[in-house]
Amino acid sequence: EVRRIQVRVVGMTCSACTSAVEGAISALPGVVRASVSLLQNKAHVVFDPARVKDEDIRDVIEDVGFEAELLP
Ligand code: 9UX
Repeated sequence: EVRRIQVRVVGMTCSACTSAVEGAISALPGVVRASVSLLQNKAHVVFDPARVKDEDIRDVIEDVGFEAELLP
């Protein structure tokens, strides 16, 4: 069973930013897929909720240096 979430990511200005965010999310255990849109300021993440929590995904985005907000 996987969960899909969207996260608002504030402050990305170039495609290296989106790559950094994608890489950091993808490195978390339990993440199946991560894609980040620069134009939409949004990350789509598919993950196994038994292995990683949505708060962990938000936190790793903030660790890379961007403001992140889990979307409903
Ligand atoms: Mo992007 Mo660079 O917005 O240091 S500017 S990675």
